[in-house]
Amino acid sequence: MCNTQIMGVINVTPDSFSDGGRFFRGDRIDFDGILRTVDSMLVAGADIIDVGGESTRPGADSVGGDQQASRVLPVLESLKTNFDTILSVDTSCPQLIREAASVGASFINDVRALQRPGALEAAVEVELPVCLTHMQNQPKSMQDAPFYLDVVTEVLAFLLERKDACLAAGIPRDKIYIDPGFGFGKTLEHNVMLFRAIDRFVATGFPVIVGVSRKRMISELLQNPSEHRLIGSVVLAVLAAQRGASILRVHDVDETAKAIKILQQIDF
Ligand code: 9MG
Repeated sequence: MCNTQIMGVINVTPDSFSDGGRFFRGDRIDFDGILRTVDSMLVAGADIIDVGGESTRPGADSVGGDQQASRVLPVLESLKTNFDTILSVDTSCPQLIREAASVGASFINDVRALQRPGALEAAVEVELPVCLTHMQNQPKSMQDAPFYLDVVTEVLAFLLERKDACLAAGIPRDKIYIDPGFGFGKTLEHNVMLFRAIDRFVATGFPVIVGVSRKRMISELLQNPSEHRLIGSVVLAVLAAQRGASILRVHDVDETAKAIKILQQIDF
């Protein structure tokens, strides 16, 4: 029986690839819009809400910890006050890991796999579960010329090495999640090879997070740059769940949750 969980995405950024600026009015955060969106995500079946203040779309500049904190912390506080759900902080910054934990975040989603100086120590300190994601290079240049001799073996080896670093630092085994990092320094061919190998990531015994929602690989697969990416996102979410993904990170919670509900009744 597939019991995949759904992580709904809240980007408090002016420039994310599919929803940048959605939660800003001018330069102010639209708290009402965020509360309404999270409410509908939870009603639709989201299990976790992931809040980030830095876009990691290809070409994005990195955003300093203070600026991320000014976007993310008030949102986490407001969500904590209004909802009883698991809140995840999407950051690589040690200070924000600590501050987010202190206002109620209970999951760390770090697309840089706790490699920034001090990030691993901060994660150990706050004693929260962590998601380790693979990324080749940084968002600014990661899609310039991604290169691997064997993408699946290299991504898997990286994640296992980061997992070892976490274990050695004192993060318990049952608090470690891994994520192949679709679209993070990967061509379409790399993404497809990784997707076909999700079972190899699952076979490590660590829960696997898959984030393909609205990503470029969908319009590349459909050979249409202006393609609306909803259908492709939902199809890939179902395929990832079938292959054993534990958490799907998605923008379109309602549509994904319905598709997973059908999958659970047909394919068990
Ligand atoms: C923040 N973020 C953007 N894409 C992501 C992905 O594929 N996985 C995870 N864990 N986080 C992501």
